[in-house]
Amino acid sequence: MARRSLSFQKVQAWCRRTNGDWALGKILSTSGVESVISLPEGEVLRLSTESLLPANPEILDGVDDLMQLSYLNEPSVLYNLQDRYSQDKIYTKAGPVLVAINPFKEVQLYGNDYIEAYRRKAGDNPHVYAIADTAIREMARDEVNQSIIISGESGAGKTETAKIAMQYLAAVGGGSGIEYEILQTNPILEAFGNAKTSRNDNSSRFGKLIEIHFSTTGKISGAKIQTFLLEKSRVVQCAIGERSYHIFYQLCAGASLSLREKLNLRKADEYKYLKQSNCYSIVGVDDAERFHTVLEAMNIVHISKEDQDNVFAMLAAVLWLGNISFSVIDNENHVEVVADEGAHTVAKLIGCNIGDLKLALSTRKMKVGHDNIVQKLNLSQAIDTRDALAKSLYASLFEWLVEQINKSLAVGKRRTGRSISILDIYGFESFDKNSFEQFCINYANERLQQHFNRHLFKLEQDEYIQDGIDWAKVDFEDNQDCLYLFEKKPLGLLSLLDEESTFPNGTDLTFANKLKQHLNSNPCFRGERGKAFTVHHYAGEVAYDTSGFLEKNRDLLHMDSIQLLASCKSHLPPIFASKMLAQSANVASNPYRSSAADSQRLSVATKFKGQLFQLMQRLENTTPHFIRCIKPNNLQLPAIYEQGLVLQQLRCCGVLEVVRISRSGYPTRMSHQKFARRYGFLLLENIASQDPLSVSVAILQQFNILPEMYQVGYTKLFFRTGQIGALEDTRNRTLHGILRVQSCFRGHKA
Ligand code: AD9
Ligand code: MG
Repeated sequence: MARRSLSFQKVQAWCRRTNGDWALGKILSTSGVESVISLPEGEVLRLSTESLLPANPEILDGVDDLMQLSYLNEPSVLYNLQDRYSQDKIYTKAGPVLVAINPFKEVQLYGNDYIEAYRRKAGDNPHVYAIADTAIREMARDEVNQSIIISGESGAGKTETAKIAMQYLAAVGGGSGIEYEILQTNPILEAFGNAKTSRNDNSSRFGKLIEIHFSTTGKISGAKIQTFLLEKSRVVQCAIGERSYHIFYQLCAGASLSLREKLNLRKADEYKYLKQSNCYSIVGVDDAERFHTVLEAMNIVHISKEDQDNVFAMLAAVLWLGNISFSVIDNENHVEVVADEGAHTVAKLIGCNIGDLKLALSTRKMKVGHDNIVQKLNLSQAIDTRDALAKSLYASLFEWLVEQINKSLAVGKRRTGRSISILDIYGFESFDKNSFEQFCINYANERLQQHFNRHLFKLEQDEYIQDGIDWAKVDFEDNQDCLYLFEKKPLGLLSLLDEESTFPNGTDLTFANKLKQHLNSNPCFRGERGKAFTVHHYAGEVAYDTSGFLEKNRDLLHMDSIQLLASCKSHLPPIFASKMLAQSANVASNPYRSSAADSQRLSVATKFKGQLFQLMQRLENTTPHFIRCIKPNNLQLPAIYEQGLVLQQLRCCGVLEVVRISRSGYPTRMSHQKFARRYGFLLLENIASQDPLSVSVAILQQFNILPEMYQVGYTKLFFRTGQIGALEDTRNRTLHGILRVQSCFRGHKA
């Protein structure tokens, strides 16, 4: 198609610069195989005619729906988005999908005036508000729950977009006051669940689904938040230049003098857990001020002052745990806890006896055969035990907070079952070093991508094919192979990981070797040297390093630590302990457990997979609205649009294919019967057969609907965009005429 349309009259065309970027050039001459092109800066290039792509007429510059482009090639789409982006028009439709390009600055597109405009349908530019508005209307009209599914790479703008959607729902469905509480959950969850990474200063380290419920009158009646897999390793370890969770720095910077004293709080750089990455602040962010925003938000969602203090005590305990050190006491490297300020403060904050704390961190009760023994820990075991305690304290605290928030937002008794869910899950990640966390995050993104594919490609095309219409399939990147690689039993990544995690002698290296042994024939998998392997994800290749995989997947907190928490006098640790015990019910009865008993608990990966399946099931029962966030540069700066980076994201999320399928598809469809009933009376001539199909075909002929504008399926007629409109007009006019004539007659009789 590209070559055919490049006639001599067409003077503009897309050509590739030497750096790979596309530029719009003028064709000076063409000799069939070779063309001479001048670029805007005056440069003249000789290129093969075949490599040129047709440009759209200027009148189509910056259209707000990519569907309207005459030529849907990559440079045209890139240019269109860039043109809009440069005017702060960050939203563009791609058929049914909203594309949002991160402005990395404040844009004047939000707030009450805009909300009001979209509510009155006066806002006609693509917008998150428009998507939220459609969701509200379709929820009421179809009585079907809705979902707004936001995806994109890390830093692309998902969390901001989710908040903008919530803002609209709150404004339109507000009134009871609960909407304000719902909005205030954001600063709390971001403080506890977001952190600065190398990709994003406010990166979500957990996935979130918020289900906002509505009453029959369309008012918000409550909400429920579900979170997915918090990255807890960050609490004890993070890369240079990154930070741990915001709340730690906020607490250190913003706590009042009395709180500071109560928690024996120091500056952030005095805590080893925060010190190791050598990064304490974020440009443009005042942690102390944010701390007060979080306090305010906690008040609004009814977390009592007392509970707030309990929360801060746990945070301080985690920080002080990191400062606990050990001294080696014999030549087998066995250790004991140094009873310094760190240990004493932890004991005080969690409310336990210092002796119990020292024992829990330096010994382990074991069952060997029929005997119960107490084993001393060596240095690295003790450090692992301490870090595991810190991680699970933090993760339990996060879980508990979400529970409190949910209690406060609880959907009232007048539950209608109508809801709009907003999904903001961590974006696809590929760092220099990728570990278990990226493995899980990217797996989640594969699942989500499949949901997107299913809705926008597969279900649509399946309907055409089922009804037997002539349809050239649009190819899309199916990610089924990659999902198989993860999920296949017993020889998939997740199963093999679980298997290796239960072997007492399993190590990260034996795990990596097993993968290579069983999966090397899978096209999405490649074994690498040593402990590494590569997965070919829909969004690109990612090399994973298996170091720490088994330990993170097992996620063991030893019974000694759980018992320590259970024995604590302060409020939260015993609550956390009973939760942990419930999750590992099998091992609760005996403090001296064997290592076999450990494996009875679900592994992290299996639990996560279960959560994702549940999520997908929930989403399947909703009408989805998709928003694709795009990151225009890796510098987190405004006004920089890197073509290559944008293109890669457009490609991997299938935006072009979505437009193609929507445009070449048949969005309007009606059964033969319905069509014949609806328009049959417009027929000017009687036809011999009265079967619905014959009547339908006669109508199509009478109205001169061109054959390429419709398709006749086994049960339905399929129309391209806009075709039914003309028929409806005639029908309305005719009905109107009939009514007028009838009323005229009635008038005569009277
Ligand atoms: V991650 O997968 O959680 O690491 P997100 O959630 O996709 O990522 P986020 O929403 O946090 O990205 O956006 C990153 C930053 O981009 C924000 O902190 C803002 O500074 C900036 N951003 C994103 N969207 C907008 C917007 N609509 N207006 C202004 C924005 N700034
Ligand atoms: Mg986010």
